[in-house]
Amino acid sequence: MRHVAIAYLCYNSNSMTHNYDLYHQMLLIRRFEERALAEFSAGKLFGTTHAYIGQEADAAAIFEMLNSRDIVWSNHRCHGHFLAYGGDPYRLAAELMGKATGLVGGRGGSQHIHWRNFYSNGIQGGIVPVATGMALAQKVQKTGGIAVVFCGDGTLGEGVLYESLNISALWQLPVLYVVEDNRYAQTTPVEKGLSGSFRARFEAFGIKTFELESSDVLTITPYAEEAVQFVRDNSRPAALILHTYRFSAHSKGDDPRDRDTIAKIRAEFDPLTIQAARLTTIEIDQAESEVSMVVDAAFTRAHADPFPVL
Ligand SMILES: Cc1ncc(C[n+]2csc(CCOP(=O)(O)OP(=O)(O)O)c2C)c(N)n1
Ligand SMILES: [Mg+2]
Repeated sequence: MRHVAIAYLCYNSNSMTHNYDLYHQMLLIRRFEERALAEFSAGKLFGTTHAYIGQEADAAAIFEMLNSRDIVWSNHRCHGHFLAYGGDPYRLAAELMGKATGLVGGRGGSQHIHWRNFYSNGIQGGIVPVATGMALAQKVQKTGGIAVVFCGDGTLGEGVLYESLNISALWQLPVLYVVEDNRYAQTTPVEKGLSGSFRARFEAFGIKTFELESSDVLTITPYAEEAVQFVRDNSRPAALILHTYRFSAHSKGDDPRDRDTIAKIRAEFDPLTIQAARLTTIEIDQAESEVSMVVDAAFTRAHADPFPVL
C-alpha cells in the first residue's frame, strides 16, 4: 500500500518501476499462496485456507490507491489483500501455523486476521455492515479515510448486505464495496446463485458503480483509482465489480472444474503472465529470487516460533 499521491507519481513518471512493483506485488501473493497450499497438504498448518491465486491483479490495483487512514475489511480469501496492504508475510505465515507470533497470536488462523487498519472475517456478508459502520465513524470523526470491503459473488446472496447498501446510500457514507466475481461460490457457479445483474443490485440504491472484466492490473488500476477517489471526494458509497478467475480450488481441494478447463483459464487470464510481458527477463528473474527469499524466510522463521501458552 502506498500513499495515493505517491502511487500517482509512480504511475505517471516511472512506468518501468511501476510495472516491476506491480509484478513483484502479485508474485509475492502467488508464491505465498502456493507455499501455504503446499504446507497445508503436508499437514504443517492448522485450520483452513482459501488461496487468492488468479485474482492477484485486483488487490495490486486497489491497494495502490489506499492510504493508512483507510479501513479495510477482507473476507475468508484474505491473504492476498493483506499482503497487498503491506502486511508482513512472516506474521501471516505464523498465524496460519497457530503460532504466538502470528498476527493475532495464533488464535485467528487464515480467515481472522488484524493488523493496523486491516481486518478480516470469514462470515460471508457479516463484514459488510461492520465496514459500513466504520465508514460512518470515519465520516463523523472527519478522518479523511474511507472504508473498503471485499465480497465474493456468492456473498451477494446475504441479505444483510442490502441493509448496508441502503444505509450507506441514505447517510452518504464513504465506503467502497468491492465485489470479486471469481464465478464460483465454493462449488456453485455464479449463474446458479445470482439472479439479475451485479450492477443492478448497487444501482437500485443509487450507488455509483464501476464494473469491468479483466485480469490485467493496468486495466484495473484506473477503475480502482476512480472508484476510490469518488468515495473519498464525495463521501458517498461506490461499488467496484471485478470479474476475475480463481485458479486454485475454493479451499484446499473442492473444485467442480476439470483440469483442462482450469488450464485454459490459466493460459488466457493469468495476471502474472500478462504483467510479465511488460518486463525484461532480468527483471522477472530478480522478482522471482527476491520473492522466493521473502516467502521462504517467512515460513522458515514462523516454523521455529513457539505456540501460544494456553
Ligand atoms: C454466512 C456463511 N455461510 C457460509 C459460509 C461458508 N463459505 C465460506 S466461503 C463460501 C463461498 C463464498 O463464495 P464467494 O462469496 O463467491 O467468495 P469466493 O470464495 O468465491 O471468494 C461459503 C459458502 C460462510 N463462511 N459464512
Ligand atoms: Mg466467488
